[in-house]
Amino acid sequence: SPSCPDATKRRVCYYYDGGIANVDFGEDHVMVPRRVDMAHALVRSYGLLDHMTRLRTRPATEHEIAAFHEPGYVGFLRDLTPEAFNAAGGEMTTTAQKYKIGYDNPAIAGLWDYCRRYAGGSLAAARALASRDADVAINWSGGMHHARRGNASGFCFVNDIVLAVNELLGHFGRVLYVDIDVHHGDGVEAAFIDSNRVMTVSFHQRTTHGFFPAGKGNLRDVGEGQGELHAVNVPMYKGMDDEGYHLLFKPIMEKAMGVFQPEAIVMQCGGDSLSGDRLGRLNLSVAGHAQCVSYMRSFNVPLLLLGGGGYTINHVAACWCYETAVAVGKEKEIDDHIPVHCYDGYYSSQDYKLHYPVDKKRKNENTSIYIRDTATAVIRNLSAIKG
Ligand code: V1S
Ligand code: CA
Ligand code: ZN
Repeated sequence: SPSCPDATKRRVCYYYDGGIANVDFGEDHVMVPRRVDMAHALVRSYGLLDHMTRLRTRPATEHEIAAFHEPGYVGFLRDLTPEAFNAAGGEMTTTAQKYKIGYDNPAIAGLWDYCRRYAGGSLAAARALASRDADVAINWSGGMHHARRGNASGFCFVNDIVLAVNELLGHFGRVLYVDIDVHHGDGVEAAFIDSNRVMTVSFHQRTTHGFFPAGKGNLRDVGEGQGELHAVNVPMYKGMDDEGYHLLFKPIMEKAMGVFQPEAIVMQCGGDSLSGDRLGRLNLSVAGHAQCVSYMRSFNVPLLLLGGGGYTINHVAACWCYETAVAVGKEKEIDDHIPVHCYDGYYSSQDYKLHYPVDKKRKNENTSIYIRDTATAVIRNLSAIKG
């Protein structure tokens, strides 16, 4: 009904840069930047561009990137080419090891330009929220949550999330970061570990048996110093389904919103928590993943939506297109049948449906006791913030 607060129309701005789609991590690599072009092609085919402002911007400058990253690392990234890297001795050199350039984070052609573009998108999106030109801002090519101040990690070179959060902190008192990528958001957590102006919340697959990033994001990791209780970690066993996920997500985020009262929200929407991902072993449906977006949107706080992981590219593109529809409030209107467009052949394995079925045979290794105890423990910690 019009009296319901969620009926408010949101002004949405959307960043897409075709220069990102052609970046190639290499034949064997799992990261495929073209998935963002696939999502964009779907967004356009469904007519969603008519409901958003297209955010066009320049790539981030070296100076903007150096506001978070170490100057030596920034200079190295700027000058890095596959030829120079190989001529210097490749992965084995001390510099490559220091900056973690190699197998996971390859020295690919156009790397610096790629970083500047996805970071520029997240910065422009943050500025659109800060200036109140938009209520929701989207950059599916961002969300590179593992990058550290002085090194690459987990396919992430420049941490656009940290840059965007810092931009928001120039205008808003408190920023909430929510990370639904299947991996722990370690780079963002580390950057704000001792801050009480940023609360970081990551939902992820447990890292205790070597799942990347190994050993990070335990339930007991709650932040340090002034930031104590402002880092929130929700580890999950394999096979988590929509129902179990939301028994954690909704009460935890409701409590976080209540105690922290953020003035802006940044959400990393990694699509590797979806069922059937090449790396992740959770079992969320597109609707279950998008419900997280719709829940955070319902609070009517400036919202920055970013991409992240996602390695079964047809699933990821379908999900980010549907989440774009959620952002503009058109999710009930878009047809489940994928329209004829340049990438439609990629969706044959999901019967050309946006909402492909989850894996019904996969066991949910999260017991109801585990879910209940985890929710209770996290909410107890959050309650202690305003005790
Ligand atoms: N899991 C996993 C995985 N797979 C790969 C990979 C596969 C093919 C390649 F050609 C190159 C790399 N790397 C990893 C993980 C990193 C996962 C990063 C997730 C990123 C994100 O979704 O959260 C955000 C975009 N890397 C590792 O597990 C590291 C190693 C520990 C294992 C492999 N050895 C060779 C290097 C170190
Ligand atoms: Ca996560
Ligand atoms: Zn991930």
